[in-house]
Amino acid sequence: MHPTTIKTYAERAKLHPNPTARRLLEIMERKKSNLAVSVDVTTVKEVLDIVRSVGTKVCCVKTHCDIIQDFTLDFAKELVRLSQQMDFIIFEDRKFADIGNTVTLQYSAGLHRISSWADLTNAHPLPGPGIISGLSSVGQPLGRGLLLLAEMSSKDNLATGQYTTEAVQMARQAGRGFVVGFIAMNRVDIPSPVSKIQKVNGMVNGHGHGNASVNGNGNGYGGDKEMEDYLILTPGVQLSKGGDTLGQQYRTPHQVIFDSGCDVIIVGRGIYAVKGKEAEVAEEYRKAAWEAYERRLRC
Ligand code: 5FU
Repeated sequence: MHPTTIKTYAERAKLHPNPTARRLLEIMERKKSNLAVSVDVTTVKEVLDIVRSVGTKVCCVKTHCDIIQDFTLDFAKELVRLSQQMDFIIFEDRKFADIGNTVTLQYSAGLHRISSWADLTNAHPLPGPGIISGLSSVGQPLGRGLLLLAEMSSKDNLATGQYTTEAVQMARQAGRGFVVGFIAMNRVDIPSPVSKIQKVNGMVNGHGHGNASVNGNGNGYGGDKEMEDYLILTPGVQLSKGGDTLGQQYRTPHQVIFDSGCDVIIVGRGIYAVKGKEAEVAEEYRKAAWEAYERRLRC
């Protein structure tokens, strides 16, 4: 059992150093929802209609702002207003993937000014740690959070094995202030053997050699207060297993939350494509994912 999966979301919220992660965990507990809706539609009206109908069921609304043809900052303002009224966080699934200087500009400027309205965003670790430094220079002073893409849900993707391991290492080296978790299909943040040994020997917080998780960033398993806590948000979820014609692969809420120990399911077409019944279906996903979480806690 992973150390994080035996704690409640409320317990984790109390200890988390990042304001966005803390707020997300508090909302999850308050609303009994570990469901994020992915609103992949192309007009402001459609996005807002879906958010208004499912906003009370979810802990997080995920956007792709570059597919919204009539995007404006007024729309973003309205989304922020709804996020406060309906109690969810906003996650812009931007998947930054460039050098630090460029992502700094992509995050803060342009038409979308993502950092001004999105609580959470994400990045590929592919370019190296400069991508985190660039994004954190903008986002951390605002209390935002970042997820690294450690794994993907699509068939035959390349984010596996050593790449995934190094994504987790990169997060640990960045410290706890800004990188709050991963897009992943599994609990990728398993404690490394070295940090376990060091915990047994009482060697934590800067006394280790060559292990990024105990490098003095407060990321080692050196007691409850210091324990690292990454959020795992997982796309590729529908009520039954399957896929689409373009390589997407679906697992069920139970598989993702109970079997794999992830924290939040991300559901797009499973909710917004069921026209007129979005709220009803969102409630089914919320219940399924929450029951899987409660069962996991009882194990
Ligand atoms: F990083 C990822 C990933 O590995 N798989 C994904 O599906 C992100 N996604 C996003 O989740 C994708 O861009 C969609 O916005 C959403 C899944 O939508 P679906 O309609 O539930 O398949």
